[in-house]
Amino acid sequence: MESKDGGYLEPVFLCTFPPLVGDIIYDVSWFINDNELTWAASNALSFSELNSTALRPSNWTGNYSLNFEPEQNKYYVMEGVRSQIKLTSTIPFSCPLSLSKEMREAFCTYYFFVWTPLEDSCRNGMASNGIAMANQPCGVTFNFRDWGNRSVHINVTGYVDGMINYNYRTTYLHIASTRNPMDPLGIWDNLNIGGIEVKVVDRDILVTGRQCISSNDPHMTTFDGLPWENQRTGIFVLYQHKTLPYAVHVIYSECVPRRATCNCGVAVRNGFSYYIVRTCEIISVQNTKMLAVPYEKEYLCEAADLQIVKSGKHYTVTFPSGTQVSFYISSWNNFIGSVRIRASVSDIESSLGLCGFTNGDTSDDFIPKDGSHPTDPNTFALSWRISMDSNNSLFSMSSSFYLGTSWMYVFNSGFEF
Ligand SMILES: [Ca+2]
Ligand SMILES: [Ca+2]
Repeated sequence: MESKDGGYLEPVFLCTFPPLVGDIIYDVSWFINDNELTWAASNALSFSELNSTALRPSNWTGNYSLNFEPEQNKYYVMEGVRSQIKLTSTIPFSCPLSLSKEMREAFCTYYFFVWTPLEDSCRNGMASNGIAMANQPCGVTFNFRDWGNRSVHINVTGYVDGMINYNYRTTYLHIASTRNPMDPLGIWDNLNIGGIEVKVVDRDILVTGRQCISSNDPHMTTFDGLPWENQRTGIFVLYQHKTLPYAVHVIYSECVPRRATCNCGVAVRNGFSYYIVRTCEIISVQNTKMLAVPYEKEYLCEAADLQIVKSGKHYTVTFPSGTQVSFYISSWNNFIGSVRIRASVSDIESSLGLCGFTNGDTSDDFIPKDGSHPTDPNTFALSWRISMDSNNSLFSMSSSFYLGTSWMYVFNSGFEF
């Protein structure tokens, strides 16, 4: 309805009913939460005067606040799975009368912050406690017509904490505003609604024991537990995620001439962030040259892209999904003793590379690069080897991820394992 000064469309409450028979005069009283708003009452009116007795925002703003209706007061959100929380405004939003219909759609928008008491800030991805919000910035915007049967959504994801949680982890979502510029009536100012309960349901239990191993020389184990041998030389994709920009490359080079190769490089990548450790200088089938001192290189676009922990010669690198890479440098020969990757729930039916396709079934682990059906171990292993002149290696001299090395990639004899 038009505001009294004619400047705005404002939401009002109005008594509407068919006229009663007889010579009747009417009294109109208004209540909010059982409290009478005596100042908004009207007395001794004829039926035709009832239209002027609306309860207007000016009658209650400052004393009472509005609310949103979530579809439910309690939500269950799975770790690593995006869910939607639906919010509905039960009253219309206000807007200047002077705006055209199109301009009202474009400009009369209402923004509300969404926050949880445990978070100091809203973060993207899955790197926060409890739940992560995909809405960026962290909030919801209602457009002029988003009320009644039109709802808005908050997207939340259960954070994968890499632990099997026996209890649900509970978070409360709050919705707040300071003031909304398109609302001169102050209806939506200083809103603070708490208490949408979000319970995070564990899924880590689904990946218990799923660990991919590349242990010298290298004896391999896929995520699903299939053991196999890969005594080959070169740079290999040990792990790659189908949809997330995650990859782990490893270098294998001779450690027992013509008999065995060992890990001597690990590169972990999330998008444009990476962490690389390398201990061999020249990759070879019979004459590996080790670096006198192992080399590491770290570049993080965002601190949360990779969590890197070093303890002596042991290294742990964790992706935001909870997938964790660990390895150590052997004290006696400087090779990397083993590389282990612990799967997270995000890897289920989404892992590629030498770690295999993880779904709890070993029969389909050997999915080759550019293939969708399992193959023999030989074809599988070679498909995930990165060619020497490729730019795709995270160790490559020409790779934009790694520049300025004199490392070489040499097959001394042309002999290949
Ligand atoms: Ca968990
Ligand atoms: Ca499998």
